[in-house]
Amino acid sequence: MSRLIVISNRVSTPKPRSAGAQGGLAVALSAALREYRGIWFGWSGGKTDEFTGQINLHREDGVTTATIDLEEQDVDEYYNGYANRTLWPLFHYRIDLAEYDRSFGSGYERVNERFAETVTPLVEPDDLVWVHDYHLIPLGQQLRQRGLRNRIGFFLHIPWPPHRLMVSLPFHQRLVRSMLAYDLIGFQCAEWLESFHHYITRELGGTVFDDGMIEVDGRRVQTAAFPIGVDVAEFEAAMETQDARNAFETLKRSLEDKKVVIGVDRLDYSKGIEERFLGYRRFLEENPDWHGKVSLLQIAPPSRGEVHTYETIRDTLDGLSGRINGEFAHVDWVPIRYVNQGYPREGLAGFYRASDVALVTPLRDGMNLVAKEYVAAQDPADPGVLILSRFAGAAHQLGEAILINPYSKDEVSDAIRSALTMPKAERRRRWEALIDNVRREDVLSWRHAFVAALAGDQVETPEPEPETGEVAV
Ligand code: ADQ
Repeated sequence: MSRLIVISNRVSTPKPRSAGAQGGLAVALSAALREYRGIWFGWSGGKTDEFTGQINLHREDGVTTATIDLEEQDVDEYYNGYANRTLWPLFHYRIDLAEYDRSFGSGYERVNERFAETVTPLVEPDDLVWVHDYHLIPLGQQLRQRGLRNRIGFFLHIPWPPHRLMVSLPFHQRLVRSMLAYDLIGFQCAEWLESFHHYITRELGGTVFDDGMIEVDGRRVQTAAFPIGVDVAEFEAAMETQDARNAFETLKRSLEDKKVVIGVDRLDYSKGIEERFLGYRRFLEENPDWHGKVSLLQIAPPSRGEVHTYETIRDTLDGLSGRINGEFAHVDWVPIRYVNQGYPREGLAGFYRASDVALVTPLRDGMNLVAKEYVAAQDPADPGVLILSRFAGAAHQLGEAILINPYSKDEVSDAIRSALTMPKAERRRRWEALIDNVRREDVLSWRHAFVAALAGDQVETPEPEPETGEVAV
């Protein structure tokens, strides 16, 4: 079996009982890397005065990690700049928030070159190379320029924007053409794949074949959707721990007999937390009979603190949760519990299980693993209800959730009411369909499918998708 070289912006040393929020990518890859020999390469998260290309090797829990430190300017321009102020908002359809700065673009290219320079000597001829996410789009081309002939694949964890938005990026052609150096490009769902195909045909004059192969100027690249999932077995094991039981009991006890609606997100404008609060407020306005009987628990640890828009969203949510609580609270009831901290997975599992409803309402999301974790954590005999944004990649698979438009306060409000009053038989019917998908399309099948396709095995074309157009409330 070939070794696997995984390259991503950040490398997370496997931490079975990690405290605090780990990104979705970290959670998924630490599970995948346990099985493969090989190396996980990326930025350590640390800074150095002068980049030397020195690699820190570390081996733990069957995974070898190789990390480098970056200069302050690299971090500002590549990570805080081009990745998080330019590509992240643009790829989440927020061209109003995207910032274009020449120094961001050159910092991005410089760091991709630095990654390529440092990782190339670690790659052996038969290795499969798997590059992750928007931080490293041009890395494949950089690796080819350094002589790598290996099979190299790229997986995008976030959405691919529609063609008309993509062209607002200066030098967009240069960025997309660099992707032709890969052998395989994977997306989370058919929608992002389709947007990429539109770009290829309309902007680059390329051809898209029925099996997902694209051809541009004589160069062929396989493309496909590979929906990422969660490690269900690991999540079920987390559910069995004392910490999970303690979290479950703590939440249940503190709520007495009230119902709980839970939201768990990194604090990010793409997650639609502000719109969720407004939808919940609409629910409180329209349903006075529920006052004192339900609480929204929103867990949202801050992320990307050095980017200004993230300070703004934090201020907005602090103010809004305070106003809603001020407006509706009684001496013995607070409608929103807003918590700005991360929790270990066991704790989260217990909170999910203790919650009657999950509100997962991103305005745009590549996939969204919280939706799947919530499903995996439910009691089969008495499961909770998932309310899910139709704009999350996960909506393509989880059609039995209550699917809503997160921009509509009315839809959010109606969905909360439907979820809180849903008869047990319907909750079970929906949950059984959801858990079936969460188990079938888990992180293992995602990894197997991508690596098999990268190794050159047959790629399956995506299955037809369930209709997600109507609100099922
Ligand atoms: P993220 O944007 O980080 O990931 P998501 O898929 O929801 O979003 O993953 C978040 C992960 O962080 C989950 O595993 C969750 O449990 C964890 N997490 C969130 N809040 C937490 C908290 N308060 N405490 C502890 N853990 C917390 C990106 C894309 C997604 C895509 C993933 C994986 O934006 O669309 O699903 O990558 O590809």
